[in-house]
Amino acid sequence: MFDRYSIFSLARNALSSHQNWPRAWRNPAPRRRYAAIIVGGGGHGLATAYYLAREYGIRDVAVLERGLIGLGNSGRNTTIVRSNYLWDASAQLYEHSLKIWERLSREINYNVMFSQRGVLNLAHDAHGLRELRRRVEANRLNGIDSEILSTAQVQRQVPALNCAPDARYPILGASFQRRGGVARHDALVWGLARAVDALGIDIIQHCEVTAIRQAGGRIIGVDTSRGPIDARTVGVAVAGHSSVLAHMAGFRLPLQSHPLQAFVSEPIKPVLDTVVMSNTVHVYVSQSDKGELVVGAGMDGYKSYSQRGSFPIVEATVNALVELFPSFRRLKMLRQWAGIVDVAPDASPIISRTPVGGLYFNCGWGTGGFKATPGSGHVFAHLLATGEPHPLGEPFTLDRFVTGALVDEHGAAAVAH
Ligand code: FAD
Ligand code: PYC
Repeated sequence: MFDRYSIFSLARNALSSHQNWPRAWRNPAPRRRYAAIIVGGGGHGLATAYYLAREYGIRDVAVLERGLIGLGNSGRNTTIVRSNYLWDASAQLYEHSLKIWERLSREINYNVMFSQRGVLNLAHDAHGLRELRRRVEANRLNGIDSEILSTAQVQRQVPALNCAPDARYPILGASFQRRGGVARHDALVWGLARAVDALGIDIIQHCEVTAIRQAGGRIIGVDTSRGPIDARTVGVAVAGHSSVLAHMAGFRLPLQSHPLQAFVSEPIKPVLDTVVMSNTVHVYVSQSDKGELVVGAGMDGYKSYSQRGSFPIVEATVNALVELFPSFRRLKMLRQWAGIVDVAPDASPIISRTPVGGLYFNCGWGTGGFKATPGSGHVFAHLLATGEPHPLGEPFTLDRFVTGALVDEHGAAAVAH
């Protein structure tokens, strides 16, 4: 029920063109010098800044964002959160993040709408089922909740799914992580921004880093569209633009940038209360609180910095969706968009020192970094604050591309690469 005050307040704010809305975070001008700079105002950059201040007391920090915070992949993803990765190193890193998700709304006093509705990964052939079983067993050894569901259990969980034995892609079973789910991506960004700002860190939007200044093999600052800024520690978290920033610093990263698309349908009544993913059929879907189906697909195969994506992916994805959910056939799709994802050869992230002293990169999260946002920020903040990798981040340094100790997570990536 609304009381009189809230009705007036609602009307005043609705009619004021946002004039009366208090700012959720400040809009400071950049200073000439900071102890540390974070480049990239997506979730990873903001989470890093948050933990730098909260855990290490480092508050003389600026987050530099070339556009508006959250308008990169952090605001373009399909919000799936899970930790069911195959290898110990990744399972532990993503589980670290999932545990933070479970307390994050309380921690930052902002509802990030984390909904643990479970994530299903479907198997359509014997090989796929074997792979899922292997991953489920590996997850359990790492203390991660993960189970195999039979076809009948899958059907009970998702009545709208076509589990008929004569389906084009028959469902032989699925893995299920009940603690997985979805969150509200813009709430994550806004909540982190508010928390970061309250800790005294400057979030500077419309401030593009255009050059990385170095002296004697170490970083001394960056040039930006709003002037030069000095700092002896710089952390870069720019996702699809990581190679561009590395080029500015004079080295190359083992990354490729590809468009990754998603769509939402017109809103419908509640029909799907879990996340369904199929790597074989190349589609995944969940239903948002507004009722829209949020649908995603495999990556576009070509390298590009255009946030658009190509039509063949739209066509293949919608076909796949209808194969799995025949009753969605008559739905209209409302919006389509793409983000630029930075993919490493082993489909695992890079959280690392670089050849330039004081310059650190957090990248390579590719198609799967939303779920990792708080954990990644926590681990990256440790690296920036101490100069040493966090124990959970150690397997993810650039060294692995020299030693060969790759962490191949293509099978768990959920999105076909
Ligand atoms: P971003 O949010 O992209 O932030 C980087 C920021 O850096 C941007 O705001 C950009 O403007 C800024 N920047 C770039 N260059 C500069 C510069 N020179 N100067 C200053 N700022 C700069 N992951 C999941 O776990 N689950 C999912 O369901 C999922 N679905 C996805 C669906 C789609 C369609 C896409 C595109 C991605 C999906 N992902 C998913 C991946 C996930 O979105 C990303 O891994 C994650 O959001 C990356 O966050 P970030 O903060 O590193 O990057
Ligand atoms: O990593 O779980 C994931 C994911 C789902 C959709 C895109 N990425």
